[in-house]
Amino acid sequence: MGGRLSSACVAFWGVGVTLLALGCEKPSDGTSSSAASKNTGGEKLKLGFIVKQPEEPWFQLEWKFADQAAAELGFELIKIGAPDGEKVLAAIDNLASLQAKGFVICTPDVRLGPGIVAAAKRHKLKMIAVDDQFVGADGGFMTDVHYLGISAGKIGRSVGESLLEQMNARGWPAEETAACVVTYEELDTARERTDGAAAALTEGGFNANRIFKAPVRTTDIPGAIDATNIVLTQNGDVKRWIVCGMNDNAVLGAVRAMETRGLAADAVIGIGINGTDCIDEFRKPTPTGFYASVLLTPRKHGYETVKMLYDWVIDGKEPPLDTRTTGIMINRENYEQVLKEQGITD
Ligand code: FCA
Repeated sequence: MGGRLSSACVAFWGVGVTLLALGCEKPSDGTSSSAASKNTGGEKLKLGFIVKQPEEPWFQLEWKFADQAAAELGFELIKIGAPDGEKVLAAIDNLASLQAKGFVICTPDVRLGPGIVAAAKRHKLKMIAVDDQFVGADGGFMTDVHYLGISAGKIGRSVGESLLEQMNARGWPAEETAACVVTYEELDTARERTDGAAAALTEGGFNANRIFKAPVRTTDIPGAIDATNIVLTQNGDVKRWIVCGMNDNAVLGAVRAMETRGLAADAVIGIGINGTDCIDEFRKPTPTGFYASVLLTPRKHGYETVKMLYDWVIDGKEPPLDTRTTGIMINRENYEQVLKEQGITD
């Protein structure tokens, strides 16, 4: 897993968001409400939000929107970064000792699912998985665990279709072009995205023999740089690349690796997913090979998930078991407007 925090108790500030790591409690700005006190014996309700990679802008935005829900609904949100299994279990124990009533989690490893469910049950905590769906001992999705995630295959397909469109619009010859697919197949939502993109490429006529996978060991920019360098070394004759991956960081890493070999915006078309981790890239005065991204809906993943949890704890209203979200393609031309419309920037 990419995000590593050196200590279990780290204060982290980014995009105006405060990370409350293990044991480092700080009240949110939310005001107390009678609703939030209804099922908590008069105490202000506490809910947790655990994420695997707190340094990633995507997760900072989920937290930012979850904070908005806390302020509006009047509960206290406890945000915890947990990049490995040990920290996840410590986080759940910590939430229980703080008398929280539930938590939303993007787990660092989907195979921790059964252990997380057991810990939540032991402490009588309600739980919603976000982004990364738990996998059970049999290798199948734990469909009895409430989950909100993206329509990964469809979003991946839209990336593949847009890559082909852009390649054709630029008149790039098929024999000079190859596709670099930055993969992380251990994670289902990641594999479904990159499989979707590759399927759209081949169905659109792209030669399957010219699609090269770059499997990452860590899901951060350095991990994608390392993986892409191997593909580039093995395919030194390729003049132009189209690039996709599980998220913005995967594609950003590939674009950086290509730049160091002199492959810039005229030779690279990269399309990411998240739309939140590429904002600085779009703000650069000169276009790079990172052409576009599918902007997901961090408000739904942050605000809606904790709101569902809140309604469940306070009113016993069980959320749907499986909720899927979509995205909007953004690029240098439209990102400012779309981000504003989505409430992501002011
Ligand atoms: C996964 C990825 C994140 C984001 C999220 C929706 O958790 O790691 O970057 O794409 O799915």
